[in-house]
Amino acid sequence: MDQRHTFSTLTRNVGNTTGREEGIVRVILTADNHLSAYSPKLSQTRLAERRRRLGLACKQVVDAAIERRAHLFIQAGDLFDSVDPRNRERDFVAEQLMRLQSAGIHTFGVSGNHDTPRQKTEQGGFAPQNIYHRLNGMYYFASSDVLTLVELDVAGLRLALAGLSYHPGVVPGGDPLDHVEITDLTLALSLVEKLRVFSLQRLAIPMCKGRGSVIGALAKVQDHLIG
Ligand SMILES: [Mn+2]
Repeated sequence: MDQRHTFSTLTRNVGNTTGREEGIVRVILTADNHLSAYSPKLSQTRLAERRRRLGLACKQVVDAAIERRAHLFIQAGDLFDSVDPRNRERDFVAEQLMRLQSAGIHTFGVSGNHDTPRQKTEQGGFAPQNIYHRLNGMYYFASSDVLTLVELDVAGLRLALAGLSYHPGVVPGGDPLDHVEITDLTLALSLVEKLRVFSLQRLAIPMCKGRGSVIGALAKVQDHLIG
C-alpha cells in the first residue's frame, strides 16, 4: 500500500517565504475547540453564549495564523464537541478553512475523543472533518492505527508530516501510539534521505494527551529511523 500523499493543492505562496525566512517553519497548533458544544446543564441562553465564545476563540487562532504568516495550521483533535455538530458550526469551520487556504496556509487535522466515531455504526464511521478533507479544505488524518505520511514543501524545506486520529480503544492516559505499526519502513527510510524530518513533539505533548496525535507520530517515525 502506498501511504505517500502529496499535498500540493493549497500551495499558493502568499508572502510565505523569502530570503532570511528560508528554513524556518511557522506552525500554529490548536486543539479542543469543541465547536457546537452541548451541555444539558446549561440554559439555552448560556449555551448560545458558550458556543459564541468557542467560535470566537477558534477564529482568533485562525486570525493569528494569518497575521503571523504561518506555514502550517494544525488542529490536533476535538475541533467539534461531537461527531454530529450543527450545520452552523460546520459552515463556520468551512469559512475559517477558506481563510487559511486563501492565505496559502497548509491545514492538517486529526479528530479527538469527542469528534471521532466510536464505531462504524456511528455516523457511518465518518468524522465531520472528512468533508473538508474531500474538498481539500484540510488534510484530515482519519486513521487511528495506520501511519500516513504527507510530503510538502514549505519555507524552502521538504517536510514529511504524519498524523493519527483518536483511537477509541486506548485507555485514558494511555499512549495513543502504542498499537501503531509503521508498516512501510522502507518508505520512511527513503524519505529521510531526501527529507529533513523534524519533530515538534514538545509543542504537541500538552495538546495531544489522550487525543489524536499529529506530531507524536512524527516523533515516532524519527525514533524508528534512529533506532
Ligand atoms: Mn477535548
